[in-house]
Formats: sequence, structure tokens, C-alpha cells
Amino acid sequence: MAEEKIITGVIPQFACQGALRECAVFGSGHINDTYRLTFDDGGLQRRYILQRMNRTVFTKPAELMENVSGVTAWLRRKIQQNGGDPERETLNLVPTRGGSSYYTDPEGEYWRVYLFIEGASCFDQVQSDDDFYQSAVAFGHFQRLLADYPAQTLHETIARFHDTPDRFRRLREAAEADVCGRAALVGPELSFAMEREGLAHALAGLLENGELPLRVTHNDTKLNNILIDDATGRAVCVIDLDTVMPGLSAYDFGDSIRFGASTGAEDERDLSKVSFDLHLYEVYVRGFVEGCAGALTERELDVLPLGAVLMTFECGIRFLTDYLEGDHYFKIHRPEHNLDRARTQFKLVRDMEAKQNEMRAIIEKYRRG
Ligand code: ADP
Ligand code: GN1
Ligand code: MG
Repeated sequence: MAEEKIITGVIPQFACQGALRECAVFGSGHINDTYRLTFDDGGLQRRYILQRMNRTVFTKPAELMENVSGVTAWLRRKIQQNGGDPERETLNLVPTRGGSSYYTDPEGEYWRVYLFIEGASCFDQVQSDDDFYQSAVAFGHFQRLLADYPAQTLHETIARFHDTPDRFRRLREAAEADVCGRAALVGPELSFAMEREGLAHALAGLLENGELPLRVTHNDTKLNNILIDDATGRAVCVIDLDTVMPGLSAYDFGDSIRFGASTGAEDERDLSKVSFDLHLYEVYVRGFVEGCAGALTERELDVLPLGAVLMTFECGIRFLTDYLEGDHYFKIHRPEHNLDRARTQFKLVRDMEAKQNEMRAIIEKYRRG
């Protein structure tokens, strides 16, 4: 059971139904603190997800929750129109008893509650080709459902989130400042990154010159941000909507590949186990192109392989920066966790660079749908 003050101070603020039976730490996200709540409602079990939003990462909770409310209401409507189940196919916020989408506790922590999506699971690594294919269809479909969302109403919840040139600049500054005295420990990793300044700029330029359209994207499309139905094996729901913002389709595609098409875990210490799996990449391309159902331009399809390298590189840069700055952003569970994570990402970047021709050929194979 979690801390007493969550049970007595936070949970009663929300309009959950029944009597609380259990509050347990849940999931493996790197950002928020997540709990699974179990209630007994006259013999009926009701479960919810309670989250303490990370207030260092998300500094404007009202804006963040406005995005989440807007996007989930939009998805709800679309799912209803398509004859789906809106209680399972999108996140559903449970308001506070005062009718707000979130609660601020006396210590200034921000909390929210979602209905728990039953009978579905999240995976930290691909278990079967079909799971990965399903996640690809779902993320593609998600993008299509939001294609006509009024993007100008979305707040930028994290400024410059996928601005890779800016991430690159911040890594250089972190290495120069070297506040923890760790720069000397990461010479090869820093050189690897510094040799690739051109890569950091590759997609940003295409957006600036109008070659790529700005879309509403999820921006954090890793496999464990999708729920797969235990009974049917189909993707049920896209979760973790904190970073839904205008972005490039290549970001969403790329981030999924980064995480899911690796033969090893994101934090694997034995790098011989980490490589980029072209077969899984192909599985994802097939699903994503299908899910987007013709919504992507030819140019967007061209740059998907670049998106994969770039998102992997960017994530490696972010982990390395956090390691140099003293691990204040991503949750860590061991001292060199962020460095281990940076190393897997850079190993994947190298492997993807070597396989760019094959990656492009696979796009050609599926681009006509
Ligand atoms: P983080 O930003 O920390 O990654 P997430 O919103 O992704 O937080 O939630 C963390 C984990 O909690 C997910 O990977 C998933 O396992 C679980 N989870 C989140 N929302 C739900 C939900 N509505 N129903 C069931 N499980 C959920
Ligand atoms: C974080 O929240 P989570 O664990 O789904 C991060 C992503 C990174 C990812 C790396 C808001 O995702 O950008 O790609 O870790 N989310 C945020 O695993 O920074
Ligand atoms: Mg998550």
C-alpha cells in the first residue's frame, strides 16, 4: 500500500466509486508516478489509475490537462462514431469531486485519475511480431484520428521537445559545465554524439523549408505507451498523452522503432544483446502505413527511416545529458542507469546508419499501401 497521505489526502478528492481496497505502485514509465487503485463498489470491483504528474517535467499542469481533456474528448467522439468502445479505446479522466480534471495537493503536487483499462497489458519489449504490428496500426490510426484536430488549441507541454538541434546544444553545454564531474567518464559517448551534429539538424531543416507538414503527434510512441488486449491481441488504447503536440509524423514513427525494433531492452548493459532488427522494422512499417491509411505525403514516407535514426540519436543525447547533469529528469534505478540507456541508443544509431539502404527499400515495398 502506498503512503498514507495519498490514501487519506489525495484519493478522496476524486469521484471514484466505492470503497478503496488497494493502492499499489504500477507500471514502468520514466516520468510520472503511477498507482493502480482498487475499489469495492457493493461487491463490484472498480479499478483506476492514479498519477502524480512530474512537476519538474510538466510545469504547467492546467495547460497539460487542457490538452489531455481536449484530445480524449475528441477521441471519444470519433470512437463513438466508428462504433467502438470509448471506455476502453481512449483514456477517460475521472474528475475531482469539485469537477476539475486534476488536483493540487498542499505540497503543490499535481494528481489525476483515469479509468483503469481492464484486460489489457503493456510491454517493455516486443513479445511477438503481431504485438508490434498492432502497436504500429494503433499509432498510425491515432495520428489519423487527430489529423483534423484544431492543432492551434494545443499547448506545447514541453518546449522544444523534439528539437534535436536544441537537445544537441544542451548536451554540449552539459559536457562543458560538467557539474557532476562525469564528462571524463563518457569520452567515447560524447565523441560519438559530437561527430553527428549534422544528423541533429536533418529533420528540423525539412520542416522549416516546408517539405514536411506539421501534424498533431503523440511524441512518445514507445511500446509501453500502448495497451494490447489480453484476449484478442489487438491494440486497445494509446496512453500517455502528456506530450501530444504539433510535431512530425517521423517523430512518432521513429520513436516506436527506437524502442520496439531493438533486440535488447532500452537499459541493457550487455551491448552485444542490442541491435537494430530489420525484420521488426518491416513489421512496424507495414502496420504504420496501414494505420495512417494514405494520410502521409510521399515526402513524409521518404523520411521515416531518417526519423528512426534521429529519434534514437535524440533519446541517446537526452539520456547522456541527464547523466552529466546528475539524473534529474529520467527516473533511475541504479547509479549509471542513464549512461547505460545512452549506450544502447548509440549502439542502435550506429546499426541503423549501416542499414539505411535496407530501411529505405522496406519503405518502398509498403509505400503504395
Ligand atoms: P509515464 O509518463 O511515467 O510513462 P504512463 O502514463 O505511460 O506514465 O503510465 C505508466 C504505466 O501505467 C503505463 O505504461 C501502463 O502500464 C499503465 N497505465 C497508464 N494508464 C493506464 C490505464 N488507463 N489503464 C491501465 N494501465 C494504465
Ligand atoms: C519518457 O514517460 P515515458 O516513460 O513514456 C520520455 C520520452 C522518452 C522515454 C525514453 C515526457 O517516456 O520522451 O523517449 O522516456 N517522456 C518524456 O524511454 O520526456
Ligand atoms: Mg509512458
